[in-house]
Amino acid sequence: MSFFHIFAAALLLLLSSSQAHAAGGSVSGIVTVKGTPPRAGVLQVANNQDVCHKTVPDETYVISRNKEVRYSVVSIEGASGKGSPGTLTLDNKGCCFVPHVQAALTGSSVTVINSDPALHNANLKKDGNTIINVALPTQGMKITKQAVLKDAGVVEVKCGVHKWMKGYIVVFEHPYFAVTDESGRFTIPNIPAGKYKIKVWHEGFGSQARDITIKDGGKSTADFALSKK
Ligand SMILES: [Cu+2]
Repeated sequence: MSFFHIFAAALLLLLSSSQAHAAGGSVSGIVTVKGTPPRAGVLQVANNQDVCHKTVPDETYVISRNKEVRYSVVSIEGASGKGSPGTLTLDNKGCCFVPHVQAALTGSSVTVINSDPALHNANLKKDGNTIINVALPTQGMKITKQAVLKDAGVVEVKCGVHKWMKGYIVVFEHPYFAVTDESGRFTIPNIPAGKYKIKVWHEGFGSQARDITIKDGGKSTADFALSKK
């Protein structure tokens, strides 16, 4: 056996052993709407039309031509695992919260930004309890609240100055979640092998769940078709 053969055999062994120890599997899918999609609407601007104009887009139903639903939050129920809490950015831009929906691990921080030349007052509530209430009077203002997303659940975001402004932050105790993009796509990587429920939450369509099995090194698929109740 030449040196090359030994080297190739060692490399193969290394590759196969790393595959055998692959940490969990992934799941990806597409979230669509069943039947006729709700129409994309606009919200009337009541004050500050100088900055906000007369209407802003209603982002409750952001649905593509192929009926793919943006801003759906997909998660693996009953999964346990540690992740690193991060810092979410919540921008007040064009008199809307950007992004409209995001998801976070418990213990994460939130940086609230004001990109508008107008006063905004970001108010974050969970189960009726205020977790952030900050006034941002000037353009370019930035306030970070450390580790403020303490508990899992849906956090509602509103503005005390502009009634039409709303957004959501969905908080999880594990890192196995994702928010669908403009094509309704999501991927959740590195899920420990096991049998779970995979759940989708959408502010307008509500929740749906189904069974899923995750295998080490496996790539599962889970598509959802949402409808209004
Ligand atoms: Cu505002």
